[in-house]
Amino acid sequence: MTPQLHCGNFRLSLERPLVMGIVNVTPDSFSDGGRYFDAARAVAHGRQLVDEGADLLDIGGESSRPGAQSVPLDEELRRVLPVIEALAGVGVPLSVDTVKPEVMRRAVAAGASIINDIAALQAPDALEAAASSGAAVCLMHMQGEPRTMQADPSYGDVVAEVRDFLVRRVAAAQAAGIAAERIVVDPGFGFGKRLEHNLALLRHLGQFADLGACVLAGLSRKSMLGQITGRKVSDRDTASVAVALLAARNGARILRVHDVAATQDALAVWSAVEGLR
Ligand code: PT1
Repeated sequence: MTPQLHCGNFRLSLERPLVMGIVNVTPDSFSDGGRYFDAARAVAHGRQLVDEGADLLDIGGESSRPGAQSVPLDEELRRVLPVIEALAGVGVPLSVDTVKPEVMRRAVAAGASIINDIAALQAPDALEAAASSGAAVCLMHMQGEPRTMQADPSYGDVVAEVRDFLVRRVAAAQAAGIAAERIVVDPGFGFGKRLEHNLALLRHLGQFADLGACVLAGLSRKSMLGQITGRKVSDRDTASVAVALLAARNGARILRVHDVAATQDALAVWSAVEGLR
């Protein structure tokens, strides 16, 4: 039997890599249309990503880029809930990108079936919120917190340390009642890591394949690609497709990306060469 990811009522085959499209619900500084406009824009973007072939959507109302500030609970709920409600019938599982247990509960009630937590359910009550929701979870490694994480990242052996952390968080999730088929792990590219750390994790991604959970990789448009190519964030889509393919080759089974169409094309070529479909 081929492995599957269970999220809500969805069963996703992990035989070939899945593409998770990124939907940011953050205020548009170039418009004064207000909250309704921000939500409508995010919903339209989510629908477009599904048309491009997204297998899942990741909806987030709090940026976790280096230097980002946290968003108050009420504001995060106001951003993500209308978008999740509007996209709930779109036909692919919805993930909510949050570290807050209350957002997890409310988002799953609104139609989300994956909880994507960059803090790996370490907040008080987060394990319980996730377990009682029945959703799948993505457990990610981060050193520090977004506001300050890139100040001075340091590791002895980055691959071993990130792996050990994820082993412990998978055990905690299972102890809380979350079944292995509902657990995804993520080394957290760019989260308290220098270029050398990100490259080591990518090179040795295969070492994360035996944690009993499928591996998600989020590299799209990140600064490590700027360091490699010298390009600004708006010109990193080619590098993003290349690195997504390398992550897939090294064992990633979910690719979190902005450019869904291009990533699906690259995966179609790879799958054809591998004889996968
Ligand atoms: C990720 C991820 C995420 N990334 C998961 N969720 C972001 N599971 C948000 C940079 O270096 O990789 N996995 N949710 C976005 N975060 C960043 C981090 C964006 C670093 C940009 C950078 O430029």
